[in-house]
Amino acid sequence: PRIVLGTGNAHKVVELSAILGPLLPGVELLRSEGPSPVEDGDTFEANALIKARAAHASSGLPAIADDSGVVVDALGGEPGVFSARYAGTGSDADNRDLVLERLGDAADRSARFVCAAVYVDDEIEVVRTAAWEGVILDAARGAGGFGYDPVFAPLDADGRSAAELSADEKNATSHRGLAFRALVAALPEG
Ligand code: ITT
Repeated sequence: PRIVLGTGNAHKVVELSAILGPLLPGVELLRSEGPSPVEDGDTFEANALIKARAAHASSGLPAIADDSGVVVDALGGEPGVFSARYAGTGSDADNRDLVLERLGDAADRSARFVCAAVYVDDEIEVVRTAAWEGVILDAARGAGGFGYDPVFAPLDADGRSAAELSADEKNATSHRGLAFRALVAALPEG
């Protein structure tokens, strides 16, 4: 069996391969070759559905997609669904810097990574969402991960940033790990 991953983000492909590999033995995970759809939904779930449906439609195969981002309480939930395009430059570093700049020295630094995981085939659409609670640091730290990882310290990581965790540590507890394990658990057998 084959499943298409409806994402253009190479970091997600790496994490999803590590998370899903052991859960879906014998399943070949392919990258979608179809066009990237317009993500104009208001929610992580809506955008993940748009991506999974597009990958399913263009490939004819069962498809999986992820819409994710960081939700910062003191910024009224920003960047949220706009996380990938917050600074408007396409640069993860610019996005991180804009969060640090807008947050300034705010005392409330609580935030969470959110991931909506979606599976779509001819018969069913399954959605599972999960969050990873943490705080926004004062400055970027660490070289692992991607996106906002260097400025996000998960509550369960002993003060390290998400970019200071090993890939296995991150996947064991991250929004993406939680959401995709719940998604796979919700799929019908076979
Ligand atoms: P696709 O839509 O093609 O999957 P994308 O990067 O545009 O790729 P999203 O629209 O879901 O993906 O935006 C997610 C952004 O949120 C991503 O670019 C990161 O900046 C951030 N993000 C998501 N998960 C993250 C993680 O595990 N660690 C750090 N940042 C993350």
